[in-house]
Amino acid sequence: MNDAVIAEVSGRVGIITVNRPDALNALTFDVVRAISQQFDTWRDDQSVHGVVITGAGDRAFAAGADITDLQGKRVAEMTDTGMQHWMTVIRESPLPSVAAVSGFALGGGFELALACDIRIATPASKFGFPETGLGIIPGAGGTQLLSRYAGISVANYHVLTGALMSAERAHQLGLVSELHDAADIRDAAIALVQAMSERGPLALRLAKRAIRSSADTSLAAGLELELLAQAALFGTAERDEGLAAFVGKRTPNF
Ligand code: CO8
Repeated sequence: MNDAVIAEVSGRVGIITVNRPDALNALTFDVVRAISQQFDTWRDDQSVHGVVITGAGDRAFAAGADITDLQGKRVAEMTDTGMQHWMTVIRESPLPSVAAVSGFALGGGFELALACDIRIATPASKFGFPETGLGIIPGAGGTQLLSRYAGISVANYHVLTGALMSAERAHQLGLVSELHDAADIRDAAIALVQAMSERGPLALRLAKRAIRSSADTSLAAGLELELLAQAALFGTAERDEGLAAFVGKRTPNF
């Protein structure tokens, strides 16, 4: 962890803040590596049940990969870059994650938000992929995730033109789940993770895996995975507690 990434815990919620406001929270490779390592650290920490990622200040969640960092890299480094891997660690973490976006989420910043399970944003936020204007492409999952989450036409439009997407449009497309004022966005993200953390932890993990598999399996294979995940949950104390709490008209204690 370095000063550019702040990790805190509030209740059961881990909060990661990209802390480079003077550079609109541009993401160096070290920053993304540190975020992914923090997810790994918290993965085994029983006290943290989910993660919020946000950016310092209200001008940017993150305005992309740090372009000065990219200037020093050529084919060899980019062939072996860990960027996609670190984003995948975040996306595939058993911990549910919420990106709280206030301001620009561009390039690698949009990709970081897409690596989270849920995105919430302020109405003034802007999303986009400016990379083709720099002679490069989104390279940390952007071409693959935007087309899967919002459709190939949407990905073509934003990647090939660099056009910014308003928060309202992102909300319409389902990329953003909730809109909140800047003053409330951090608390709203914490509340979402806190609410998830009160649900069955194994159910959350298996639901994440089942939903994720829908992006690259056949319907039959995905349904099979869902069936087996559900059957596995029926052998758990968590399921016993969840169903008993409903019948007993009380709050479950997972
Ligand atoms: N990298 C480095 N510095 C940045 C970045 C960035 N991405 N974005 C902003 N900054 C810096 C600016 O240089 C400026 O610094 P300084 O004050 O020292 O001059 C400061 O932040 C404030 O920025 P601006 O003065 O430009 O603020 P504006 O409000 O005028 O403009 C914009 C805001 C429109 C967001 C503008 O800053 C901008 O266009 N930024 C670049 C956006 C961009 O192109 N992002 C994509 C980067 S490439 C990328 O993300 C590739 C990801 C894939 C990599 C995966 C590898 C495997």
